[in-house]
Amino acid sequence: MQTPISSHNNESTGLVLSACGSESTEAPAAAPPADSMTDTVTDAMTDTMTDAVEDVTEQVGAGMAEATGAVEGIVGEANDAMDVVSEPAEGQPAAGEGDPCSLSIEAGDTIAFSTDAMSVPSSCADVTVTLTHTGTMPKQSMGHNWVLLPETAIQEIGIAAARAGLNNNCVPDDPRIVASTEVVGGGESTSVTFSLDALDDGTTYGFACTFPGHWAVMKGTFTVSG
Ligand SMILES: [Cu+2]
Repeated sequence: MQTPISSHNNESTGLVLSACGSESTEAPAAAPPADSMTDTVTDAMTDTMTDAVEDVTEQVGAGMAEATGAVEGIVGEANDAMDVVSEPAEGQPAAGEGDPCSLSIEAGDTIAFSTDAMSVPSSCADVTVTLTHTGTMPKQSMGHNWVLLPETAIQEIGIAAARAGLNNNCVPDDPRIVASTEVVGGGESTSVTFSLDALDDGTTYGFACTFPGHWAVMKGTFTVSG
């Protein structure tokens, strides 16, 4: 038997709903200032990039072919640096930004999410998604939320959401919705925590912003790996 992903968990569903309706979430825990891991990554990246870029600069005069090769080298080195530093200890998720069960996504004053693909390991007991509105427009005109739902239901629920209204955070009453945040405006942040038990095995999930008219563009895939 696999992990009981297919079993419905009413407790977690209740938790989702209450989290959705709650006023504001605790602290904008979203982005604590650079921690040591970030520093390390940044240092590694900066060193690698700086050295390589200097190399490229010298080589450009010698010919585009060589320069191109060097650029590819930079990308390779930079990726290597990222891999080494960002890889969390196997099976032991680190706290904070390194926690694979805690995802962040951003949206600003345009109808767009910062990513169209989110993924978590199946080992996560709970998953927390934090949505940060990096723009300045109010939520009445450019609000965003984050809703987890079956990918095939995005259009239907997106349309129904327009009737749900801002008072309901643009989330219609639909049992297929696994989790949702409140609608936030510029400078605001919100998060939702849910259990992977609430996901059905065999269903392909996606996420979307259900603010009226946004779902057609602001959507992506949500996968559980492992
Ligand atoms: Cu939106």
